[in-house]
Amino acid sequence: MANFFSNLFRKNSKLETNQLIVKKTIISFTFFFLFAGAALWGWYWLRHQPLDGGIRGGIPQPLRAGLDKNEKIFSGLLSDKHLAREYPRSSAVKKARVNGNVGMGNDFDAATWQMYVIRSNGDSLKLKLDDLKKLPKTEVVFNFKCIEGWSQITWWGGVKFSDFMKAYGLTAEAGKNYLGLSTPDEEYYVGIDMASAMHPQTILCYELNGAPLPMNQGYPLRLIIPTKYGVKHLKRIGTMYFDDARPPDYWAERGYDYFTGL
Ligand SMILES: Nc1nc2c(c(=O)[nH]1)N[C@H]1C(S)=C(S)[C@@H](COP(=O)(O)O)O[C@H]1N2
Ligand SMILES: [Mo]
Repeated sequence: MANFFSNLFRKNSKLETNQLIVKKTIISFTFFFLFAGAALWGWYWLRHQPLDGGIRGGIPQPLRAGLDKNEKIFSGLLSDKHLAREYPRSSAVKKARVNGNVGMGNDFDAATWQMYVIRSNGDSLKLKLDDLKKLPKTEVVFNFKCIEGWSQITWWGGVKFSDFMKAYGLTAEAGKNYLGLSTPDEEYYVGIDMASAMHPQTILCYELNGAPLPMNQGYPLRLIIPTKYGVKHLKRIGTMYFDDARPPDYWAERGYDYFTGL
């Protein structure tokens, strides 16, 4: 037996063929069990890590950390210089598809609508559509993409979000990490990283195809943010607020990526 193990440490050239086979076999099995053991231990460890508290129980935190890291990398790629492709108005569909009606209930009174803008110092602005229409108008024609797999070229008009922020002196607010939006009934809500909100193609939108927004597409005011998927284009803005922490996000809570950048 002692001989058996000491052969393991003897040079190959000093061993007979059958001793060499035994030595190599032992080494192979040892490595196999070490790796298999490490893999099983790693799996067991991962399964016993705390979850991230997602809506269906969540995923282990180490995996979430990996996802967050990916997101950091990709959100870093987005900048003012990255513009969504624009098209001539003539390319836009005449009848834009309607999709998603969370927070779009019938008990909404458009006549008394106001947008609440919650400022960092606690007080809030209450704005009417006419207030926003006084600001410079801008238009964007782009390929609107839904995560469900459809897309269409659509033409929208409104005020650039960044122009709005400037016009109302919302400088401290623009310095926060996130913009939060929700419908008047708070049923639908999104969070947008500030860089994307301030992007030159992001607009507070009140027109589709040169006419007022149809009710089911967000009248009086919606978000249009061409650098993101449809989920973030919240229809019927009720409240706007600003935060360094991530605002709650309807579809992120249901498993979609928070950033949903294009
Ligand atoms: N209030 C509200 N806004 C919403 C949704 C919704 O369900 N409720 N759905 C989103 C999704 S998934 C898409 S694709 C777009 C669709 O906008 P459209 O109806 O103008 O095509 O709106 C987004 N904004
Ligand atoms: Mo969507």
